[in-house]
Amino acid sequence: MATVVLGAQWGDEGKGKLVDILCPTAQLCLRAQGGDNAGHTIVANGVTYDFHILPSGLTNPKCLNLIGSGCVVNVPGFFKELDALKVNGLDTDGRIFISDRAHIVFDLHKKLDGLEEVELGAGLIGTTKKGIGPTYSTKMSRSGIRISDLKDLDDVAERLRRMAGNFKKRFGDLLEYDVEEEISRFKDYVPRLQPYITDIVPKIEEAKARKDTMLIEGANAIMLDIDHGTYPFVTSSNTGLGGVLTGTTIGWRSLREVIGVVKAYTTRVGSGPFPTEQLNEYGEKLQTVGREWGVTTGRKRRCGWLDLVVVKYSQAVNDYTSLNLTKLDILDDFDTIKVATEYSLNGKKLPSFPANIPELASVDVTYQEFPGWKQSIRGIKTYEELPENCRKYIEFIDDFVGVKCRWIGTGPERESMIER
Ligand code: 2SA
Ligand code: GDP
Ligand code: MG
Repeated sequence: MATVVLGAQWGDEGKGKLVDILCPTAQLCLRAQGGDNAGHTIVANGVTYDFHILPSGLTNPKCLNLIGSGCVVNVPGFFKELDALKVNGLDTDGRIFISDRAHIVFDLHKKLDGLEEVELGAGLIGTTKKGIGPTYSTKMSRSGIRISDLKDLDDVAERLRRMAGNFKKRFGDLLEYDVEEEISRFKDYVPRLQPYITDIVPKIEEAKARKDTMLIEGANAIMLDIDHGTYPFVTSSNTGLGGVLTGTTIGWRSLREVIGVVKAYTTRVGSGPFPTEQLNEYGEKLQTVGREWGVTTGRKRRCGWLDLVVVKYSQAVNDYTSLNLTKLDILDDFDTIKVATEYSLNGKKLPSFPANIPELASVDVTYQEFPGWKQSIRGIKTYEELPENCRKYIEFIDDFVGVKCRWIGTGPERESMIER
């Protein structure tokens, strides 16, 4: 059976930490979509790990990890991350495999990511410049190159030359890219990559036959979903439950739990409307106290109050069985905490989260105010020990979204999590 961990806002809710906590009970941990744009920080046994393309299940020495068919893989980045884990003493041998159906992110895609952002000018997406959008674009236009294609490097070279040639026609000299150099680097990577390549379909079938517990780690979050997010200010994959089914082959029958991870306030990296953003002392306080910096790019994350219109929409799309409320401790020192409960446009209440971006950028937000608890909740282990005002905040979220906050994060460490 499978437990799915998904981001319920704009990402960086703390999915990696929950995956790390759940993985001792799992035999298989999978990434279904995205690439090394994602960044998951885990603090375990006093060591801080940053995962990008690698699944966070690698922190459990007994857990097998798969990078699914819906992912896009930067090969040098994959090795770099593995090497960093080895330095931290994590033995990954025989525990990490990449689907042979996953697409490869070439340097070409990274260069294109930068050029496309420049082309957008003030309307830029604010991508991580990891080549994610261009790789999913070549995948969808059926000119992409998959891991399994590396069996014939001559063919890969020819196709990459054609791909580069086509983009040269579009960008001219702005595209500074040496296709031959990239091809020659891949000659070295291919033998190194062999032990990591697998067909995930039989691997997952075997896991199901053994009745293994599977854990799926979402990357990015529903508001960055290519179909359900704030398009075009999104990433280029399905970050919601749909992407879990298309990016792996776990099958709907295996779904047991879908946990939505909700930060106790909201953050967003990159451009796009953010109705509860606080461009004031509150936003700054959330950013500093919450240490809201991107794990992949080091960018400051934009910060604002918890937006329950977003979380309710997210629930409608992903149908969570429970929520993990994270970073509640960051609110310890606020006198008043606000929560968005409604959007209206031109004085008229909106029934749900709007699709139209100019409309989203113009909504008026209705907030509910809560008195802060003004004490540290770090290290509290049971729900009952939480201050009353803190419990009121949690229970309001439970009731508003209609799903229980079963897990409550009170600090970055593995131990700082209450299970209710
Ligand atoms: P991309 O690079 O094409 O996926 O960017 C498209 C949008 O998706 C956003 N995005 C993210 N948002 C939050 N966290 C992400 N991962 C890193 C982290 C971000 C970082 O964990 O901190 O380090 O900057 C992530 N990855 C993509 C991105 O900001 C664009 O809005
Ligand atoms: P992910 O992309 O959803 O896995 O989240 P990130 O790792 O990008 O960002 C979440 C950050 O918050 C990380 O630095 C975590 O260590 C940290 N974190 C997670 N849960 C908590 C929590 O409950 N309290 C605090 N203070 N930090 C947390
Ligand atoms: Mg992150």
